[in-house]
Amino acid sequence: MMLQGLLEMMYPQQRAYCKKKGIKMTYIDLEYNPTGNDLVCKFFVEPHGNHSIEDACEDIAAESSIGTWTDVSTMEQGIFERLGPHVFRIDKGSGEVLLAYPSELFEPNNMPQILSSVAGNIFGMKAVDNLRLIDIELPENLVKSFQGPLYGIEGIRKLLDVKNRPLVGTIVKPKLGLGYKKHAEVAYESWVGGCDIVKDDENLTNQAFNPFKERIIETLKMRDQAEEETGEKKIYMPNISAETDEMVRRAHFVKENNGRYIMVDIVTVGFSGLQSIREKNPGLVIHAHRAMHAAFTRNKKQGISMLVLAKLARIIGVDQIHIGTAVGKMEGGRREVTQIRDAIVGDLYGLKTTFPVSSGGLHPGHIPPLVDIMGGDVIIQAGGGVHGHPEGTQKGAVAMRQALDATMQKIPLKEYAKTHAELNLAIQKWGTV
Ligand code: CAP
Ligand code: MG
Repeated sequence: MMLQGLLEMMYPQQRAYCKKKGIKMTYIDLEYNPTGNDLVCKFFVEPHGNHSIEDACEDIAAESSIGTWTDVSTMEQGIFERLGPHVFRIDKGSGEVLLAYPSELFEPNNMPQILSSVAGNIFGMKAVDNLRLIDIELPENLVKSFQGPLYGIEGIRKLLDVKNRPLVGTIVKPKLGLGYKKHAEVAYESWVGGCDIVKDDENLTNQAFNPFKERIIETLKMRDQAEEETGEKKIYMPNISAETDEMVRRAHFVKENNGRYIMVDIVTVGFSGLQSIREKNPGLVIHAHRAMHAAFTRNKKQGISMLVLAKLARIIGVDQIHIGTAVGKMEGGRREVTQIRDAIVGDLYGLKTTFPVSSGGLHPGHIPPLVDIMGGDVIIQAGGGVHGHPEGTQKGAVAMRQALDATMQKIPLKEYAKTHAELNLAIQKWGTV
């Protein structure tokens, strides 16, 4: 490697000589410092067999940018100089590698193309036994080529007129099977019990037993009634996930019926579908469900991290996204969840923030540790933890709100439960954390 590395330090004419001699140009340049024009990726690399990590990095750099498995006569010096990425950090201990890609490699406002480069063929190469895209930083010119969130945390808080507490939501359960009238009734019970938000489940869309249009009309009617009775703004998040043109039609239908939100299963609709719905969004808040993410985020040695998915979803322009709970039923520990939270609320070239959503296996007993981990800017969603309450949906929503009130007043739940029967029943059933 030293020889090749040295060869690369020579002047262009020697480089041409190397090329004529078929000496492979190296992408490894440990002296390189990324510029503001670079897209930087952090990978975990586990080389195959007795492959060195350097060899694996050469293959990853080539296959994710301009090269292929061997030198080709059609490669031109200028292409390599202009578009060749730089492997500028190799940590042999952790297997973590940093690559800087010139932004000219990528098409602005085209997430499919960006991912087909840095998260495409490389995962299947025989040169690696495992490969994971751990983190990604897009340069300003690429970030700003996308729309970013329309509302962000600030816009959502203004819309709901809820200044500084976490938002509480539920998912209508059972996931599937209720007719649209019953669906709307369950939503109403949840809202009047104290939920700010009611959402469709990730696999409820426009099935015969619960047609989309009827559900929207009936549930928004119930929302308006709940708003009147409680004096609070209430949110319904209908799932519009479908073929792209159909999603746009459904978004407009929600808008025409005075809806304020839409929900999209961002992985199953794909990045192209998500870009389309963001670009053609008729002014609605976009809630990103991440169903299917664990197919590639869960194995910590292979695939793509949830951190990457959340960052890219914010850049495309979702207003809220599920990021895990650290305490509920789904995998994803405290460190991972807070790292993702920091990434989607942090500064990114003036882009609006994306509201972190914690959901999955939660009940009122989880609220104190969850708020302790996530802070005040979090949307807490419980499906079973509301509709599984011993006295039903409305009392379940009351218990969730009571647990939040206790947490915001820093009163231990068991103490608060002495004077709040609904919370007491929830704690008796599911306990505290
Ligand atoms: C939660 C949920 C959500 C999960 C998604 C479900 O229901 O509706 O889809 O939270 O997980 O279907 O499991 P429960 P994540 O409250 O009854 O668990 O947020 O990790 O993507
Ligand atoms: Mg669900």
